[in-house]
Amino acid sequence: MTYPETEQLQQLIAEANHILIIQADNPDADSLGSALALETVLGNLDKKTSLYCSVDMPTYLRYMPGWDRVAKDIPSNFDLSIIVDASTMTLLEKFQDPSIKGIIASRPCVVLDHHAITDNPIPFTTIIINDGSRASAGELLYILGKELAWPFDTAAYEYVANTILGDTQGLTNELAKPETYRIMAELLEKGVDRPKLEEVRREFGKMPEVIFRYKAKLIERTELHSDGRIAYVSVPQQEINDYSPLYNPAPLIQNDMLQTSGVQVAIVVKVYENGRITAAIRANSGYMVAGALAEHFGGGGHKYASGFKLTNGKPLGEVKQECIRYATELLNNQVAELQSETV
Ligand SMILES: [Mn+2]
Repeated sequence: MTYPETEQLQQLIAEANHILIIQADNPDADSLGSALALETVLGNLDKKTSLYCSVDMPTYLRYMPGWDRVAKDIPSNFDLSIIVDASTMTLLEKFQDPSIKGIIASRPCVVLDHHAITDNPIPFTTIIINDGSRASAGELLYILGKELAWPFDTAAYEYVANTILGDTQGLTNELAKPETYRIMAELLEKGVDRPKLEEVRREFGKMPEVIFRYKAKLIERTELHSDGRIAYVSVPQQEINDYSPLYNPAPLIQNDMLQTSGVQVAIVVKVYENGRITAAIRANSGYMVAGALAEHFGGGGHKYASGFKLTNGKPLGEVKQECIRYATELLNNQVAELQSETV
């Protein structure tokens, strides 16, 4: 077995009748795909399953059939919970509520994740399998399933492929290891039709005209800081109300930011009326500062993709200034490190 906890995981699943699958507050293709793959496999094992996420599935993820089974409430009668693609309490805000925390903590709780760096870990887990060398939580699930002979079907394999394609941005970023390609090849052999997956996702990713025009506004408002290395834009509550339900502003604009010459880091901040601020951070290849920048604000993520949220009522001006200051520092440090390495 690749992981020492694998047999215990098998045991916990064998003993459970109703398994709650939990996604963190920032669902992405890996989060949803892992949850649905696990749901499929556990269903094939004749387990009852429930899917939980505290937030609505973003529209851009709804290309994965079954997204609408993810509910915002926690059933009372589950006997095992499995958290996928997250190992930090920071991204499980509802678990701060003592009654919800009590329900989850009173039964076995498993974490299946691939975020090597973990801040603010979940205090009540029974087992944690967190392998930072995996491209996606779905890839980890696939490995575990292979070793435990879980009954994957084509749908489950497709979900796993979607988790890998999501987190590796179509096998293009550093998360895609040789092993990832081998696993993708296995998935194709098992019947996954990659062109079909791409087509389905592209169709769902299409934007309404109003979003196309909104994108122009975001581009217009984007600020470039630190000699054009940092692209920054903020989205106020009114625009969150008007546009977020149709298309998430961050993915709408962030790729274009990163495709602008000289830009190394792209930051999209959402500002809510109640003082809450959330940030989505993406970095270009070679500028591995996204995770560290998010951690500075109590968030987390990967080298090239991360996020944080603040609920301490800090004014946007201060957050922005600190964000740009610290991003600049991280970028400068990285350049200095690279130079010293080559000496
Ligand atoms: Mn992931």
